[in-house]
Amino acid sequence: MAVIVPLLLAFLAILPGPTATVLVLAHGGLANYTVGETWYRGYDPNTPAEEQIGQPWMVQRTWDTIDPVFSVTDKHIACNIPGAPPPSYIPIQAGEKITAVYWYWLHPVGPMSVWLAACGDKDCSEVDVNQAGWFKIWEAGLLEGPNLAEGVWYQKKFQNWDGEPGLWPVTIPVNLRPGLYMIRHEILSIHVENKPQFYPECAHLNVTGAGTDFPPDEYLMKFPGAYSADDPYININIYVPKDRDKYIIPGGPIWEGLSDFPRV
Ligand SMILES: *[C@@H]1O[C@H](CO)[C@@H](O)[C@H](O)[C@H]1NC(C)=O
Ligand SMILES: *[C@@H]1O[C@H](CO)[C@@H](O)[C@H](O)[C@H]1NC(C)=O
Ligand SMILES: [Cu+2]
Repeated sequence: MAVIVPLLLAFLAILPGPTATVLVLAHGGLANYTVGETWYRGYDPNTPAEEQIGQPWMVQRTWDTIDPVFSVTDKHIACNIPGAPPPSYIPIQAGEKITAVYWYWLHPVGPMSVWLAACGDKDCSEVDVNQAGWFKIWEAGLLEGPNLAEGVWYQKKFQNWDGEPGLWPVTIPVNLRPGLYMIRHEILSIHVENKPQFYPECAHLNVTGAGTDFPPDEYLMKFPGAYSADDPYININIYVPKDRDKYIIPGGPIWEGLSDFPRV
């Protein structure tokens, strides 16, 4: 990844319209994960693949470039390109937080979401990411107005201009039944009109705990499949009309996994 001075980045970030070719140097991705004090190293597209693929510490599916996936029907919308599986798992207890660590993040507009998919009886490396049943456990979009283009999105707050990485903490539903899972972080950037940019990265989790809960079928989505190119919140021009201040995050509702919570 090219090192660009923050001022230039800030300038690029506020350019509206079709600036995708200019921004190519400055996309980003999910570099590492933390659970508590423990760091788990992810795949790095700028480090030679042979130093990473198959390494016993690797917990993330591979992603060869920092470029986005543009099409909702591209199979790489599931777990990026090429999305080859890692040998290891991040151990985590249901109810614990996993924090995704990004390089600085450039784009300010669009929703962010986190998904899980159970690997069932299989090792997650044997699971087809396009056939897996993904359910959303977290999302954040527009936090405050005045409109879609100028409002403050979670994605904008997540940007970090002081040289520190961007941190994205998410709790694994406390009552989720234990097992092997894939986790999928997605940033959808919609600053270019009618040209959505998807930035997905996936890792493998070994979830422990005493949970018994699992989402019903209506929460389980496929990638591709969860999104439609006709969705007015995916194929969107945020600049017109100017006064729009409502955004519906695509992919259906979040599964909160609260159904087995002890009730008082
Ligand atoms: C991710 O971890 C690697 C290996 O420890 C480290 O070199 C890199 O700086 C980390 N990246 C971020 C954004 O923290
Ligand atoms: C998952 O964690 C459990 C409990 O620590 C362990 O017994 C099991 O071997 C782990 N599975 C994998 C595939 O790492
Ligand atoms: Cu980008």
